[in-house]
Amino acid sequence: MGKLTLYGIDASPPVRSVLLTLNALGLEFDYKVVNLMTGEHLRPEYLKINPLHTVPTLEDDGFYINDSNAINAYLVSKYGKDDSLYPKDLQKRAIVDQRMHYNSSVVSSTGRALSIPLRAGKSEIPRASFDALEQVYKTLDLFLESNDFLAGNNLTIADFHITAVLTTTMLFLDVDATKYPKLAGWVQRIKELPYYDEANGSRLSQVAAFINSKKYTIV
Ligand SMILES: N[C@@H](CCC(=O)N[C@@H](CS)C(=O)NCC(=O)O)C(=O)O
Repeated sequence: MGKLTLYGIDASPPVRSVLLTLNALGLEFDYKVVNLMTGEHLRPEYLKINPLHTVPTLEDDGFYINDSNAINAYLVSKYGKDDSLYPKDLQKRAIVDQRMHYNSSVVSSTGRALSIPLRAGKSEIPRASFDALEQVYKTLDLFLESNDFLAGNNLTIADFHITAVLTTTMLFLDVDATKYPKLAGWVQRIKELPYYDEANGSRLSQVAAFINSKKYTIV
């Protein structure tokens, strides 16, 4: 097996989605922190391995791959004992891919819209951003209507991507179990995974401290 190195920072949801996958697969890896706050991602050494200057980047024995979606699919395909986290069956995989694209295009940007004003030093967050988040929770609840996990009855990497984002958005707006019972049940199931705390839960403290330190109003 090649030597794996993950470049990232705990505050980043896509990085935590890769940490979930690495832990679920029981893989050993080095973790190199790329501090976005001090601009480490813009240094020439990092731009050489990721010209898009984003985290995460994975190195597998001299092979570099960027983007959490591509990384997680690669890790399961290469190192998974079976394909359950990213099924080879084309129809099952299509559902996983659809959830991942929904995460990239909608869930992630909805989450980002909440934190951007705070990172820009503002103390107001538009109500529309919270309304968009409610819509996301509603859609996810629908995905879970007759399944335990977001892409069917098995845990997949789609669950990891959405876990990483949702545990951040929940710092702004918790999942109300009376409105979204299926989603609340899923959050609970995810938190019970044996590696959840190591890969995601314990890594939220910095983000939580940042959000909780801001006295923002919804306008
Ligand atoms: N689609 C990418 C998104 C990666 C991304 O935007 N990461 C953010 C942190 S959450 C980042 O590195 N931002 C720094 C930059 O864009 O310069 C993925 O899933 O890896």
